[in-house]
Amino acid sequence: KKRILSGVQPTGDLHIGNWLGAINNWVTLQEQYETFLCVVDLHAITASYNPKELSKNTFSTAALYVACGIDPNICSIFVQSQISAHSELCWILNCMTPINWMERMIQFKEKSIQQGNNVSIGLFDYPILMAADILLYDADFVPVGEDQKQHLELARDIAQQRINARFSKDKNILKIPQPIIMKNGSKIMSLIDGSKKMSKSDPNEGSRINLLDPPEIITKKIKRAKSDSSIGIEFNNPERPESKNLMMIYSILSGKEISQCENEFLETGWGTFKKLITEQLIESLEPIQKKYKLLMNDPYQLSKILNEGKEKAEDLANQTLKRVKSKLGFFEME
Ligand code: AQP
Repeated sequence: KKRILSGVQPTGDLHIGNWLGAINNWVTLQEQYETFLCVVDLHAITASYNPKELSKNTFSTAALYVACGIDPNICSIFVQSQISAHSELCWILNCMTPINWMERMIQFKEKSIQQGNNVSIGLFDYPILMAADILLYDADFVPVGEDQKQHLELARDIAQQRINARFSKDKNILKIPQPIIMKNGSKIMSLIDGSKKMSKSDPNEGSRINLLDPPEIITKKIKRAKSDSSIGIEFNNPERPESKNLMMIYSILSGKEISQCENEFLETGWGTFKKLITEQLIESLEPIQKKYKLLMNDPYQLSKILNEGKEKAEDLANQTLKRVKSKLGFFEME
């Protein structure tokens, strides 16, 4: 089986963008691929964070993976900071990567504007840590949203040009990963601004639907979601990004093709459509919320899953790190 690796940061409540753009795709892929899923807590400290929340969020993010349908019997779920090879390979890759490659990273530019004068070196280094995450597991494929495509390209360039080409004449030291960009849900937008992606770090709670939002909150957020004065919900009108976004969400959740939705909602008013999508969201999130509660009531079971995942992941990660260190000329004990 080919291998995939992916992860989400435990930076707060997961939203439907993380679900539809990432976790839901892993659920589809897990049968076909050997799947490694990580809660990337080392990435989560690249922005200001609350140490009292980090561990709790890490655990609940892992619980949400399972609640959303990740099967721990066939996937390895683990916590990034539990495996020190991530930080160690990141350091080595730091020393191999030209700084001007990093200066092109769009996410850094965007996030550093948001963070004002509190920007850490860690935020700048985020894509290299991500490269280490991927390369440690010899991943064949990485399912990512549109927003992460540039980071994956960087990981490929570092592996190819800075490690394989420089330190090995014959066999590749690091496997070159390919992106899997799923057609649906690769970018879910904010509910209050259809030109911005839905994000955990958006200060406006009303911009996103969290996976654990109760029905009354979902109803309120959709009611307040930005709409426009046109009748009919459209998908392909660039002047109506909010309409497109809500139709995309509805289409994925209901399992109806976009073309079918376009026909169905040709003359539907916003009020009626908002009611429908609210009902759909509540219905789709209910089983996730139920399963999440069960898992959180039995922390022993989830800890066991994370321990097993760690063992499997650590083994692989250490093998890769050893290979890299040896090829790069580090001292080895006899
Ligand atoms: N709006 C989105 N639409 C589709 N996919 C999304 N992802 C995130 N937002 C959307 C996908 O979720 C995965 C993990 O994201 P992350 O938590 O590691 O970081 P992020 O991309 O920076 O997500 P957020 O929600 O915007 O978090 P913050 O605000 O903490 O930075 C990735 O596969 C991503 O593509």
